[in-house]
Amino acid sequence: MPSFFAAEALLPGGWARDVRIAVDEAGRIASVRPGAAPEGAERLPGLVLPGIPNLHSHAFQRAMAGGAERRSPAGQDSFWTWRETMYRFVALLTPEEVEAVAAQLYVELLEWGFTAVCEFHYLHHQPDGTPYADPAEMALRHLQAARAAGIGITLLPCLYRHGGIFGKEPAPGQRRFLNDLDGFARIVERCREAAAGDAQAAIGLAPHSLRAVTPAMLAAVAAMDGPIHIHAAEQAREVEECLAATHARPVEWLLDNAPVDGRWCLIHATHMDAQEIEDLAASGAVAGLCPSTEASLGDGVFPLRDYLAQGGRFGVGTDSHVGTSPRDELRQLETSQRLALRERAVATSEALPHPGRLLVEAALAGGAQAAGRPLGAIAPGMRCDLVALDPEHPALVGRGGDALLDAWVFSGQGNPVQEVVCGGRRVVAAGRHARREEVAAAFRRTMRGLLARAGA
Ligand code: NGQ
Ligand code: ZN
Repeated sequence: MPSFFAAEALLPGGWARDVRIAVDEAGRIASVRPGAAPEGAERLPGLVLPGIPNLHSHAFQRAMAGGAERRSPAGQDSFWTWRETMYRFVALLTPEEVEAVAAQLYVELLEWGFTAVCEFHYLHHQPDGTPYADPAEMALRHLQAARAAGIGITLLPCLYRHGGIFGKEPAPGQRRFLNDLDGFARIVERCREAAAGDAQAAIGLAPHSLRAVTPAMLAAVAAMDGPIHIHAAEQAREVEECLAATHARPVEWLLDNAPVDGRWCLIHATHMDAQEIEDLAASGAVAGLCPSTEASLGDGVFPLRDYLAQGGRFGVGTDSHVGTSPRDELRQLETSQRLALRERAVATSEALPHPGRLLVEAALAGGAQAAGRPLGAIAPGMRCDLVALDPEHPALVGRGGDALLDAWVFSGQGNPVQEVVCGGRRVVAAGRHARREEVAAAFRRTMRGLLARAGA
């Protein structure tokens, strides 16, 4: 493996100059030396950050992005009407199509600076609900797509059994998602076999939500190994239904009834009261925030200021992929706070007065924790995942360090990500993924076919 050289890099202790990063055969960082000479190393231009983990993806939804915006005949569009559209779309997808869509998504994520993805995967079965010959067929398509793109992946097979809290019968549109615990365990086992020995892949667990599993199922999943991701408290209606069924709010219920700790990632956690904010922060779990999707679906605004004041951990994901950039997720996260609170520079502290810096560091730490893989820092033992921002880009020119991060997060529409290294391999050079054209050609064919079949 090559060594890399960065004129300016964000290390765990802060900014450093002339940093030489050696990589071992497995794609891990072997050593990091500031104040070193560049000879013999591959130079990364500009300012180098650790690659950012994306902690929440439903890859197939990339094919729906922008395609579910029409007012329905009855009006009153919401998350729930979007979900009906999504269920109709889900019925169309073949394994080949899912793989082509996922590959396109993963190439895009890399080009924007995400170097790892947590794939929350529930589209398991054939359209009528029958498992494929290999019950993990669909899951393994995502692993294939990640390998083709060269992105790291935490594959999170999802347990989905019910259609509402607790134990409601599922709807026909949910057939492709459904498993009992045994079926789920078989898929997890197949995924573990397929990922064994692959330093770029890990397997975790995704009980979908309190709407999809019973407390007993949740306890069974919690007894298994790996990071645990669960959707919680995204919609106000979900909070009301949970209160009616359990006399507790979703985050409150989880904190009281499940062993929520640093292994857990609560996706969205949008609707929390003051006690839940305090308790979630104290639990050590990560809040998995997906600002562009949460805005798109009309979920609500995450209480970031209060959560940060309690020391809460978070990372970002792109979920339905209406956005595919860490920059856009972090920008939307902060600007939504500004709109709601009528303040500025919300995601800051006395120690970290630049929101760009605080947001990037939080996304690195929280994302790495949620991914359950050694990444998120330029330090020995971590995956060698690096993102170089072009210092000559008009949005960044003349700035360095924290000021450059602010400029990246809060200004411009273009993409200043110039080079991306993932697992020690350079996958994006001069802003372009090595396989961009080939992957995009398959994606275009797939989209045309899908949209024709959807009658769109
Ligand atoms: C999902 N997406 O699983 O894809 C969900 C919708 C649900 C978001 N929550 C389905 N953004 O939560 O029931
Ligand atoms: Zn989700």
